[in-house]
Amino acid sequence: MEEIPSGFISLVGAPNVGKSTLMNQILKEKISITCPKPQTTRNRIVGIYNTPRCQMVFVDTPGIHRARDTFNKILVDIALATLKDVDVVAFIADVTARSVDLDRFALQAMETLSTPVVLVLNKVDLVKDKTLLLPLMQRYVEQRDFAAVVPVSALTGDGVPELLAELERRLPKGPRYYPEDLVTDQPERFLVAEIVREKVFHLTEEEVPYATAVTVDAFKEEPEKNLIRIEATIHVERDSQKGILIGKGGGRLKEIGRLAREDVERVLGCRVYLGLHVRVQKNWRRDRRVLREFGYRWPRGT
Ligand SMILES: Nc1nc2c(ncn2[C@@H]2O[C@H](COP(=O)(O)OP(=O)(O)OP(=O)(O)O)[C@@H](O)[C@H]2O)c(=O)[nH]1
Ligand SMILES: [Mg+2]
Repeated sequence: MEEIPSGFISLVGAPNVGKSTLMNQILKEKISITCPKPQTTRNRIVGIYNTPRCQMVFVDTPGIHRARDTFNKILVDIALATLKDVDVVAFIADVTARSVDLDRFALQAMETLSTPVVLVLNKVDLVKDKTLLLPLMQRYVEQRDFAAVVPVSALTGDGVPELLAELERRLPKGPRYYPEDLVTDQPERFLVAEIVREKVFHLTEEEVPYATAVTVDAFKEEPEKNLIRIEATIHVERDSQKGILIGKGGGRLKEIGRLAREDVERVLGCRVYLGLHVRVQKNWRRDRRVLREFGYRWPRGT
């Protein structure tokens, strides 16, 4: 079999720096959900970038931060565990962040890592005076050796071709690990649950998005009607959160359902009926059995 540049690239960094937006920009598809609120991504999300001459398997991860509770520690461990499994690490930093303090924790976690790390300075569309990027870059370079530094805008796509070229140069030669037409290995049910969770993140505030998990309970294709019938449950921790999610006269839940259905139809490429239910599952974030049921998989030993 012909060997091509092929391998795994982890997208890591502090919360909210634009890791998932970058993944979607590279793949030109919405594979990973995004939100202006931090700690949106909760799993390792695989996105596969295929060209005739290479295959890059991107692994989007939860934001690395100094977590205080068990649930967030699990998320950080999921992100850190990817570092050991990949050929190249793309470390994403937000050029609009006031200081590098937020990144320091993630940089410390990578101190002993021998894998090449490419520094991605993201959100450059927000910086008018590009000469400001140089001192910023300096601050990172003082902290560790980077294989390359690439300024990008994950939002506009600026700099992304240059980033892909830098990453490709650092991949080992090997086979394609996934079929050439596959964009993700996420099951459709997971994509749907994530889209619903994204709408909850966008339409609720404070602790509510963080107390939310989504499961898909039924997924039935009705080809004769060109329809997929989906039933999903939004789990929250308290009755008060359930009330907020449902909203006055059911308005908020209806809006979440409408926005999610539109996205799901786009992703699945057919008409969708999406039934949403809200259920209180007390303290699910502290219950490892329930966490497993909700699809969270964390590395052994944590
Ligand atoms: N202006 C601008 N905004 C960006 C850019 N990249 C990401 N954003 C915004 O930054 C916010 C966070 O983006 P995400 O992609 O969700 O960030 P993340 O790093 O995946 O965040 P977590 O999953 O929570 O760790 C969203 O509101 C994005 O639209 C960029 O290049 N320019
Ligand atoms: Mg994310």
